[in-house]
Amino acid sequence: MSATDRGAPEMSENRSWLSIHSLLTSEPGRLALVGAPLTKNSISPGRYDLAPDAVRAALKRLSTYDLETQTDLSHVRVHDFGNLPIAELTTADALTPVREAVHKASRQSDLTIILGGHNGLTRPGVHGTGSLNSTGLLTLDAHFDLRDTDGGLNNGNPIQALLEDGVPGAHISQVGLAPFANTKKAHAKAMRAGISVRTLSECIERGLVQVVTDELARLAARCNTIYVDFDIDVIDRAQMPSAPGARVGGISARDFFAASRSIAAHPMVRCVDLTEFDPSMDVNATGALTAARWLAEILAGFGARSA
Ligand SMILES: [Mn+2]
Repeated sequence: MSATDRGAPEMSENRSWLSIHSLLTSEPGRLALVGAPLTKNSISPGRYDLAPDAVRAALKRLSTYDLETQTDLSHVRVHDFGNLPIAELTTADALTPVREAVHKASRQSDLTIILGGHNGLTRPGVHGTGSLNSTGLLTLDAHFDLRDTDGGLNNGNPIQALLEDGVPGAHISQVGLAPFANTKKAHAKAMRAGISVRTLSECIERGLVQVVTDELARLAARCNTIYVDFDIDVIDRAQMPSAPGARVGGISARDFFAASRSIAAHPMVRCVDLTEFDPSMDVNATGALTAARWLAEILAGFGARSA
């Protein structure tokens, strides 16, 4: 026997399965989704432009129900703005369309979710979220992304570009930085700028959720809004082979998911991005399912906000 709470006949699970994908809508609401297929100027060329649609497709494989926490997302709706026409644009030229789209989505919603695209997105995303001197930035990333900007903007220098734009270093927390994946010069830049630097080992020893909780509290005391960049290459390469920058010995997918939910529950987090997933490198849909689960965790975390 099967019936819904209202007593209406319920369709067999063999015929229909409510997925996260079915939550996407064209109606405005508290959650917004912006596809940002930025792919030009990547340090290692890839097909990041394929990622937004690959993630949407993988959402069809995720149920709206999390049995572990008895979280039911079936009543959540996400306003999907579709993909921005930026796949052919340089990282520099993508500033205006991404900034404006994020700004528009943020005016209508409490949380804007940007599906990248490579990490060059984070600069325009921060620009669209709030004022540069009062927006805190938390990154989960194996890398500083503090490369010099003299050769132009790419996915290796969005944080450097933001410092040059005027974001105070003390308003930036970088979590998950991996050994032998960053230069001494970048580390020195981060320390000089006053960025909070949290290494991969620290995240594993103290626990990623604890580290991001502490960093969110630090940013919340200094800023009035928070932007979070999830560079998916912070995950261990064996679990995330389709992030070109991922290294062996990285964060586990499980810890990444738990931290994502915790972050999305923070009331000051107004925008999150997911970057550096390259579907052309995917293995058995590992990356697509990981990115899709990230989105599910963001929705679950947002739903746990008390405000
Ligand atoms: Mn990065």
